[in-house]
Amino acid sequence: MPKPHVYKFCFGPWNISEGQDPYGPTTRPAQTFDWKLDQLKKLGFDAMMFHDDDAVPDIDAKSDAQIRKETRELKKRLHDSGIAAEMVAPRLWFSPMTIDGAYTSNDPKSRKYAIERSLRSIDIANELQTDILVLWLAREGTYLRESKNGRRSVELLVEAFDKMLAHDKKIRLAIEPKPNEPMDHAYLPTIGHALAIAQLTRDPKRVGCLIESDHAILAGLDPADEIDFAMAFDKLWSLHLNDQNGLKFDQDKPFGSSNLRVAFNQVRALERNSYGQHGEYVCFDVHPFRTTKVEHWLAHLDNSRRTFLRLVEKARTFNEKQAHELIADRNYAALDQLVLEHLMG
Ligand code: XUL
Ligand code: MN
Repeated sequence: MPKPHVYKFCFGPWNISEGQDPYGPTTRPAQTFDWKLDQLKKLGFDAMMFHDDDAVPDIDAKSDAQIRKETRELKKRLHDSGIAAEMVAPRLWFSPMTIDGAYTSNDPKSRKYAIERSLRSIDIANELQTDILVLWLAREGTYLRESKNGRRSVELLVEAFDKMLAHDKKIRLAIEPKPNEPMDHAYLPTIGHALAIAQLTRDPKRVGCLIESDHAILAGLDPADEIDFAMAFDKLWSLHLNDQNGLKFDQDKPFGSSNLRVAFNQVRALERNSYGQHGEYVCFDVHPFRTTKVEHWLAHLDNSRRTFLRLVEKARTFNEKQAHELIADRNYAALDQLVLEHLMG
């Protein structure tokens, strides 16, 4: 194992959510951004992640000058709090312009809107001093496959990425794949797809990925394998740890909540690849349960970090020597029990 290092932690304002789901309204009152920033600081997290409209609310109604002004004010607030901006992500799934997708919409006006909004997000990222633009390609897929041409969609995605890469010579695009939800099928469902499409762009070195545990599980994959795969390419630039109980809607449960062993293996993969040594953050894309009372509103974030840190200890104290001996002897039954007893011990 490489030399142990200290992890830095992060979450987004949307992770202090109010409890609405498709079947019912909020269960907690909305809070201001400043309150959320204070909570982040009190919990001892290091950075915040931002959708473009988390940084500049109502962004579509604002001029470039207004966006710049509000971003500068935000930067100052972050600076005064000692909190970094981890990334900026264009929210391309809310607007009436992106009903049928953003970069892959069948409507050229929608595609133009999506690209322009992405370029503005890059300007916000610059102002907030982060070089990471996260692209969760929420609506880049179909409800029915006959409605779009898959080959053309790949070309449109490359065209859009190329415009972003050309707009700013330093920006890095971190694609956050998810196989479904809201779409039936997404065009870039896995890390393999994200890293493959990078090769078609004008600067493959600046197109990498973000792994979310739940998204990998929804694709039927082990998130630890996705981590090893991305890090074999040096392309894991951000991380959304959470948990998911099988193939359902995206649950965003606290890290380790459903499957501690899958969580342990993610931490082991991060450790063996020295994730974080180039300044990458461990972000938790988790939500409070709908039942959560206001006084316990931050528990899912604090608990995710506690579980993560306990699993770092577990990874660092795992009996590697014994594990190697059992592997050499092909005694995987004993290896299985070694892992379980280590986690229970
Ligand atoms: C959606 C998701 C998003 C992205 C940021 O499933 O994970 O919150 O992480 O846009
Ligand atoms: Mn996410």
